[in-house]
Amino acid sequence: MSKDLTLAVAQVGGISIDEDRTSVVTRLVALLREAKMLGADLVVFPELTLTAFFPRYHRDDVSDMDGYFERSMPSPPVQPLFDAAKELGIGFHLGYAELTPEGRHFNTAILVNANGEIVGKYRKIHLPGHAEPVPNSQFQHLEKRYFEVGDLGFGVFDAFGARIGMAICNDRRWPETYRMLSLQGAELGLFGYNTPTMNWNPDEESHLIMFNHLLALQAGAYQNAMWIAAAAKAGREDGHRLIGGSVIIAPSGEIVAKAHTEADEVIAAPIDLEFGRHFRDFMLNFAAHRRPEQYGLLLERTGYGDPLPVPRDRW
Ligand code: CDT
Repeated sequence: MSKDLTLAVAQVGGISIDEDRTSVVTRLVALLREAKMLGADLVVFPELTLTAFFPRYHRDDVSDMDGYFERSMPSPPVQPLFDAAKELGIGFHLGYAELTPEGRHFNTAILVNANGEIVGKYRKIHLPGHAEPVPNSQFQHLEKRYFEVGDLGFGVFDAFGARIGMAICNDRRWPETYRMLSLQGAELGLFGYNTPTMNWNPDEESHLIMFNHLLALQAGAYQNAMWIAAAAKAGREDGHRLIGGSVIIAPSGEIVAKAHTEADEVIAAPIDLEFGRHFRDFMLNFAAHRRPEQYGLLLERTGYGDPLPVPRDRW
């Protein structure tokens, strides 16, 4: 197998509610150095890497959460990460909460090259959960309260000798995400996530959370002939728990590296971009086999609905 780049995923263990950015960034720099020792060209950090996963908490006044957001990037406490990456000659992908100069709030990821320059940006489109707390629930997930739907579309960027797309956490559960990236030629998808070990269904079997996470990523990789790297913020945060399971997945859908803890942990794998070509040229040759004229419903309908009429006169 030839190697086009070495990709690392830096899983980040739990961040307590009172851990400051300086402490978190020190952990990230240590992970970056470890990735460099493994020969990595690019390191993928999780969604909302810099703080505890604050959307689990309800505040009446949403501006009370502004302390979790970055007003610039690199913000002063994050500058050491950019400096270390430049010194090491290594790129990274980082998820963070973005507060724009216009006062807009996004769940954002950036791609930074080995010179410390931001070369790609994505703002999360599929925001899970609710804008108002669910009554009588032990579990809250209030991303719709604290973030706007991303306004940059599903961007694909040429960097690191590859065509790279980004998506964030819940995006990975939607086939449209991968297809939007693969139709733009993405060879590699970078995803960060914070996935709680519980959700609103108290009766759901606990193993399903990890199974559904891996199922979505592996299917997305295979059906779109893409390499996928997914980085967890994992472990315990103030009595709450997030799954680990950070992975690198080949276009075959097979896992080539996987984290085995819920703590700070680096995994790495050599990436052969040509490996995806076999799938793109034959079984998943979009140009030869897709039928967009038959997919109109995908754009017309958002929710579940009734069956479309099938013309009986042609049976
Ligand atoms: N961060 C994020 O998008 N998490 C969602 C959780 C949904 S509610 C349990 C996810 O899809 O993993």
